[in-house]
Amino acid sequence: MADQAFVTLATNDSYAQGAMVLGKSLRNHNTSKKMVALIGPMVSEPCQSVLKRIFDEVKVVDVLDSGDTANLALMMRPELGVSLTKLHCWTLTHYSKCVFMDADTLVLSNIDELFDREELSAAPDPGWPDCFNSGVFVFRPSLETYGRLLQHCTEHGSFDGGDQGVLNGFFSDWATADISKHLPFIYNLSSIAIYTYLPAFKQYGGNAKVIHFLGSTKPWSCTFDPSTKQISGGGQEAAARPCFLVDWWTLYASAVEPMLQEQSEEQPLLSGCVESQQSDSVTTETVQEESSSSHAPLLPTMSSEERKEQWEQGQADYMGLDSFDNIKRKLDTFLK
Ligand SMILES: *[C@@H]1O[C@H](CO)[C@@H](O)[C@H](O)[C@H]1NC(C)=O
Ligand SMILES: *[C@@H]1O[C@H](CO)[C@@H](O)[C@H](O)[C@H]1NC(C)=O
Ligand SMILES: *[C@@H]1O[C@H](CO)[C@@H](O)[C@H](O)[C@H]1NC(C)=O
Ligand SMILES: [Mn+2]
Repeated sequence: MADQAFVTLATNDSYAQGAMVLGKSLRNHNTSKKMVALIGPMVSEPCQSVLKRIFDEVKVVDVLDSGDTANLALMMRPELGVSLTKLHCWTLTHYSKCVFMDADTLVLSNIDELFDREELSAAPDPGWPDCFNSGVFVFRPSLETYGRLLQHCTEHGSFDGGDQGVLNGFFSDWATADISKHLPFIYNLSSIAIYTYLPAFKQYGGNAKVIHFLGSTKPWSCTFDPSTKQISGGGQEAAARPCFLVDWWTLYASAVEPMLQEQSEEQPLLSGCVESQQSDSVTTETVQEESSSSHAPLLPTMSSEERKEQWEQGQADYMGLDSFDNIKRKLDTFLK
């Protein structure tokens, strides 16, 4: 099936790491489909190299620079930058059918059977089940559809400010027209839903096929100790649902991190994945030090601005990145 592909999108190095783990999880479950990563121009060279080793095709998408209708749409709706980038998946017309997956998803079994479905198939959004969740969907690349989507975007914008609003606005008969386009919830099992409806998870969760790490805490914003399999640094949200985070991290540590390390040795002069850290505060620098010794993600995934915000809200990661030891080490470097 050379003309069918899984497609994901990474706009920066943090999401690129998610895409790498997703790609590895699809490969590990022996997908027979092609795999495509759309990336933004911000993704560093070393990360692009690793993505090229995992995916069949890596395509840089720069909406700002495209000089076409997408660029025009963006000028009229500047708030829709990332969403418009996602719509580019409809331009992959060398494939007849594709399945889009967010970079914050993880595959737990072979899901090639999704290609039996038609455009636009997706799972219901648990928050508003008459809308579909745009984290996993089946579509048919077509320049005509792409053009109509952009036109819809410029005329109507997005009712939620993101791609999910655009797509639900455009494919507005999804809820009522054809039940075969409703993917079972196991294709978009939110790690949060597991704990909000535990009895359902016990009944059906063994069939989970895709985990979608929704919400602001992404797997790559936690740290992981491979010997104890302890996750830290994700706040309460992560502490409440560690099981699939451990799956994500186990795959990251065994299959992705070694590739990133190799790549950073080959391309030491480029500021890349591993070195691409600004360090303008105590907290980001502790991330750097941590990453050399244990399994913190190779790049800080929260911006220093975001971490500062968390500090100021009293949400320091006392056991992990912001531990006393790390802060003391940092202060020691000033005293030296
Ligand atoms: C990376 O991109 C995602 C999605 O576009 C965005 O939400 C996130 O804030 C970005 N992260 C960084 C560190 O820039
Ligand atoms: C994938 O294929 C390999 C080689 O054919 C096989 O050993 C492995 O068990 C398969 N993995 C899964 C998850 O089916
Ligand atoms: C997946 O589930 C999450 C929450 O559990 C929801 O917000 C999202 O819209 C869903 N996505 C799809 C494609 O159903
Ligand atoms: Mn997502």
